[in-house]
Amino acid sequence: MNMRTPVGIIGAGPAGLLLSLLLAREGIDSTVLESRSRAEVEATIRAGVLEHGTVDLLSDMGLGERMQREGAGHHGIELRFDGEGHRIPLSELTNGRVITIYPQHEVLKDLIAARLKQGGQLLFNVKDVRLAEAASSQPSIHFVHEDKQIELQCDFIAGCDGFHGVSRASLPEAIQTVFTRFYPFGWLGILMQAPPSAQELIYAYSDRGFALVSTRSPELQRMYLQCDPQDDIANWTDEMILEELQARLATTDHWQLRVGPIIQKSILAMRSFVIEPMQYGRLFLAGDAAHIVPPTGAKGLNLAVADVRHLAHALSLFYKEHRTDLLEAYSTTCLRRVWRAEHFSWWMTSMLHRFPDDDPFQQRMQRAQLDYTVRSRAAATSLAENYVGLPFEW
Ligand code: RFL
Ligand code: PHB
Repeated sequence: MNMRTPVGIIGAGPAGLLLSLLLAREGIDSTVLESRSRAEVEATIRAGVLEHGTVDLLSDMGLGERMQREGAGHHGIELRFDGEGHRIPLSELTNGRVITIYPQHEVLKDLIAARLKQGGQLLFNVKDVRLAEAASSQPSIHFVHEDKQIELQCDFIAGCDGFHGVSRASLPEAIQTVFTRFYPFGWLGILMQAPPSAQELIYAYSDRGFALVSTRSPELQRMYLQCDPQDDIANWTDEMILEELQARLATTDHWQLRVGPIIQKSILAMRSFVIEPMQYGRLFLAGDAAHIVPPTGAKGLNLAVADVRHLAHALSLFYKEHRTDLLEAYSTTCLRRVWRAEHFSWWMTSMLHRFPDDDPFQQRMQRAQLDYTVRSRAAATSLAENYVGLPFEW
């Protein structure tokens, strides 16, 4: 069976869904193909921190109603080391900009509901997705849906299928350069039924490794511990996790972690990754399909948003004014912000984690950097402007 769509979008993560909505706003139709079920997509426990610009964009698009009600604006974060907390006043250092804690799966629910309400084509549970003729002016996507073999003919294909998707493989090896860094540690992430222990996020550096205290709602807290990336989560009892969190977060004035039942736990690996260029012919990669950052800077979802904002604008000028210049510049435009976020995420990660081969000199370097970051207004401002998010037109 044959189908046609102006823009074929592979993946219904934040990148793919938002792209379909941004295009719809410009009067451009699209079809989104997702390999998982709607329920699985809406249960993805991942990001929590939305940049100021991400929140503004979602709100401008009429997608912010629940986010404004249920999300929480944060005006600062804490860096904790040597048993002491130091507040970085994000808003004060960035002319009032804030971050918003609103979980990724809630964003996804809002985006899916909005797209379906528009009557948009959003197909879940698709199988065997394959791209064809990406370099030509008539690319297509072959896939199976409800046992039917379908060929979707497109003007353009957006590869928004995340790090493990199929789109990236359509870039010929001869034109691509891949940049990767693996970190010798992972994050053990938990969800805990407890009230918040602090009003703002805590990033803690300690001799036992990194710990992060984040939140999801007044009843549910999200926390992370640096761990061995090869470790099996079954090796970590709830008691061990609590003990380690308490030890890494301990302060000289006996700060207390508020605890409760742990209802979810998992270990994730940490890597940095970028593919250049982010486009080939009429195939455009966006979000995690093109780049991965370690979560320490809370940038991944926000970068995906910035990519599709550029892509939607470039496609809109193509359809309205036959302009190709923005499409041609897509990769270069996105990569400037991508590399800034790659650096910021690598820098936060390097400053806050214990590395297995650290020597005492290296540890002193980390302390010196932490000390400078919390004592110098210039250094704190640099952290703050990156954390709340640089302007989209960066
Ligand atoms: P996604 O979210 O991976 O979505 C890709 C979608 O494509 C589907 N798919 C396919 N569909 C069709 N055919 C195929 N062959 C397909 N292959 C895959 C997948 O099922 C999926 O639905 O990519 P996208 O849209 O680029 O979004 C990226 C973000 O999800 C990611 O960068 C963030 O979650 C990263 N991240 C954070 N980002 C932030 O901005 N702030 C944060 O606070 C933050 N915290 C985090 C994070 C990521 C984490 N993990 C688990 C990696 C915290 C964690 C723990
Ligand atoms: C989260 O709440 O999941 C979260 C917060 C900050 C990060 C990463 C993840 O840097």
